[in-house]
Amino acid sequence: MKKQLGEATQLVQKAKSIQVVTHLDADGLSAGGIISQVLERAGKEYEIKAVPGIYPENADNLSSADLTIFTDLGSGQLDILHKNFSNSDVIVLDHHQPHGQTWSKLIQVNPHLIGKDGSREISGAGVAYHLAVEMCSENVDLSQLAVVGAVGDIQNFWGKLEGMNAEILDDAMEAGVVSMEKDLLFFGRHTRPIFKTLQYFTDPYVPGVSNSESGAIALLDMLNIPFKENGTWRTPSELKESEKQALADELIHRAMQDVPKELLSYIPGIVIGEQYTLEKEEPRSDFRGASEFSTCLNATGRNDRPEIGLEIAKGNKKDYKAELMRILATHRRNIAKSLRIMEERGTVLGPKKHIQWFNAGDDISAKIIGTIAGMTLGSEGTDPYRPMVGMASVETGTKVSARCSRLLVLKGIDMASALRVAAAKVGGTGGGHMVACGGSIPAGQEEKFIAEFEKELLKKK
Ligand SMILES: [Mn+2]
Repeated sequence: MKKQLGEATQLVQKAKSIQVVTHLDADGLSAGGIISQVLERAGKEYEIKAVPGIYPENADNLSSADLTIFTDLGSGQLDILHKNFSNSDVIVLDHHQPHGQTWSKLIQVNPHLIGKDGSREISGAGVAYHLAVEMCSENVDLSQLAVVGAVGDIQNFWGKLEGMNAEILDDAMEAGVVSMEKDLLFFGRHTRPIFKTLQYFTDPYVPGVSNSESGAIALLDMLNIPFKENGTWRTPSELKESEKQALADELIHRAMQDVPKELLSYIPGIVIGEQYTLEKEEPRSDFRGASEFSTCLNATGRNDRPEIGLEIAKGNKKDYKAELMRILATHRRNIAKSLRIMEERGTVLGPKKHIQWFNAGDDISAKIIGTIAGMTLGSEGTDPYRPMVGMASVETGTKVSARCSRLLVLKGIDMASALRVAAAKVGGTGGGHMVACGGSIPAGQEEKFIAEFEKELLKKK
C-alpha cells in the first residue's frame, strides 16, 4: 500500500480542485471526517458529499474536479468510475472487494490488493487514516475516527479489533486519543443509566432482565449495586471493578440457563469484550464511546442528513450538536413508535419454523426496519436464538432486513450469503454482514423469499 499512498499524497498536493465522495454510513462519514481534516490542515480547498452508493444514475452528477477522492466506496464500482472519471485524477480509499477493470490514472488503496481481509481487518475510515498519516505524521490523532469507523462497520464483532485495525488502535492509544478497556459489552456505556443499558442488553438474552426495566432494577438491588450516586444516574462506565465483575458473573450465569446447549460456551465471549473511549470527548457525551459515536453518525445518514454527520466527524460539534440531537430525537421517536406497532402485531414463524419474520408494509420506515428487526429479537413471544427477518415497503418493492444473535454466527450461521441466494431466487438482491444483512425483493415475493431464505439457512454447510 505504501507506493499507492505515496502517489496519492502527490496527487493531493498538486491538485487545484478536489472533491471527496464518501458513503453515508458511520464508517463512510468517519472516513469523510478524516479526509476533510487532512485537506483542511494541508490548506486545500475541497468539496465533500456523502452518498448512499455509486450507481450509473448518480455518477454523472458528481461534478468534475482535478481530483476526486472516494472513501468507503468506489472499489466495487470501478467500471462506473472509469466511464465518468477517466480523464481526471481519481483516488479510491476503500475496503470493499474490488470489482471491474483498473486504469492507469486510478490510484486505489484497498486491503484486498495486499491480501488482507477488508471485511474484518480494516474499515474505509481505516484506509483513509493511512493516507492521513502518509500526508503528515501529525494526523495520527485522526486514528480515533478510524476506530469509530471500524466499530460502525461491526469489525469489532468478536469483541476486539484485529489485524490492521489493532495497529490503528495502538496508534490511537499511543497518541492518547483513545483508551481501551475490557468491559461488559453494554451499549450506551457513557450516556445511559445502568438499569437502562441492562434492560436493552438482549444478546445474549438474559431471562428476567432483557427487555424488563423492573427486572434490571431488581438485579442491581440483588447485587447491591447503587444505580444513583449524588443524585444522578450512574452509567456503566462509572461502575467499580468489583461491581462489573459481579454483574458479569450474574449475567453470564443467567444467560446460560436459557441458551441451547451447544451455544453455552460462547456466552462469556459476547458479554465481555473491548470497549473504546474517545479520551478528548466530554465524559457522558454521545461522542465519548466509539460505538455511541458511530450510532450518532449512522442516524444522520439514515435520516437523510449525512452533512450533519460529516460536520460532527470533522469536529464541528459546537455548531452542529443541537441539530444532531434533533435528528437523534426523531430517530428514537420513530423507533419507539415502530416497536409499539410490533408489540401489537407480533411476528410469525417461517414454514420450517427456523426463522421468525414480519412484514410491516408502509407502517414502519424501511430505513429503520433492520434496527426494528434487531430490537424485536428477544421481545415477548419471540425466540432470541432464531433469525428475525423484517420487511417494509419501498418504492421499488420490498426491503428485507435480517438480524440474529451473535451466538448463531459463532455456531456457523452466515445470513448474508443465505440472504443473497434467497433474494436472487425471487428476483431481488441482497448481502451484508453475517449478523446484520438486508436486500430488496419484488413486491409480492415476500413469502417465497422467506421459504427460500429458511431453506438456505438450513442447508448443511
Ligand atoms: Mn465501510
